[in-house]
Amino acid sequence: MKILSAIVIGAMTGSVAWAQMPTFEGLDVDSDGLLSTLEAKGAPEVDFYDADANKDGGIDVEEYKIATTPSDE
Ligand SMILES: [Ca+2]
Ligand SMILES: [Ca+2]
Repeated sequence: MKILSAIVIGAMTGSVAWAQMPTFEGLDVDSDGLLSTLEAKGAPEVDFYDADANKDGGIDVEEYKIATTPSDE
């Protein structure tokens, strides 16, 4: 239980630093594993149509990861 509390406390204190980049889980309000256009509005930096690589109308966790990983170009 000690480890779990540490994770919870870490997540809570870390949420301030993460305020600019919400987690996928935090954005996926209905927990269906996809971000809808509405849910993706919670991450203004993410361009929905750009992030939805397979054009299925939702951003899955992999697509979100790619969209939120800065490219070194
Ligand atoms: Ca969703
Ligand atoms: Ca998709």
